[in-house]
Amino acid sequence: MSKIAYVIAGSEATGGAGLQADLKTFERLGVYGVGTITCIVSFDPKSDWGHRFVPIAGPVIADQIEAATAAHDLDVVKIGMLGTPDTVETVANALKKQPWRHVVVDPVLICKGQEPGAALDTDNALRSEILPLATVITPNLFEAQTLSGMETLETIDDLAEAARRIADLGPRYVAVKGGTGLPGDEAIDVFFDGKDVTILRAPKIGNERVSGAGCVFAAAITAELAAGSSVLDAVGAAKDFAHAGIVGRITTAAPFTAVGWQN
Ligand code: PXL
Repeated sequence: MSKIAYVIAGSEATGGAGLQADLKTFERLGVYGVGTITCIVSFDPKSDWGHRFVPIAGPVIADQIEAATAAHDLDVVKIGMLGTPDTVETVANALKKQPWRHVVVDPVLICKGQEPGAALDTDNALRSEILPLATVITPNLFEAQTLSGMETLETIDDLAEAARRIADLGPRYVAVKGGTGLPGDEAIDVFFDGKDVTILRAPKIGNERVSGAGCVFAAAITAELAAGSSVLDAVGAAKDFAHAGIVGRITTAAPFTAVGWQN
């Protein structure tokens, strides 16, 4: 039987992030990918590549999840961008209909096209409805700050403390991504398994953030878990995979590079 990984996330029309990046990651890691779309993000080249954001209607998301879960025996799912409180509720209700071995949450908190008030409601809904269902969560520095309520995250100890606080919100395993945000020449992630903290390191590749790197990291964890890895092994392999995707990043006409593999 082939290994199957499932993702519930937004479409990002340039192909660098979101569902497109997730499914490419699954494919490259040798698992069969199944995807459900929650929203459509189309950057606007006429307006400084700002986010245009269109949510998919709740019943249409529920239909997709019904089709995917009825067709396949799914037990590992990644949750990417949800985008509205209504979508959060739809996805949370659907997830509760069956047991999951792992729910990997990439807590994509804000999208520039969203009106700030709505973004705050979405953050609160994610925190109260999705985090209790998560087994693994992969916040970046900004998301870790928001979810932990800590004002500054500047050191490895700060990241570890944020990871502990986020674990109190539900997820058993927390990987806080330091990315380019911590000083020094290493991209440092802090992994907390409810008891021990493990520090993961890789050389930084420049100081620019690369679009889709976070999506690919969480998707690679999901693929590795679907293939049977332990969570710590999955996170380590995902860091190597995301690193390779950043090394192979592609330039586009947009003012950011996107994770990619030049082969
Ligand atoms: O990289 C975060 C992200 C996730 N999902 C979608 C996005 C983005 C960033 O643009 O558009 C759909």
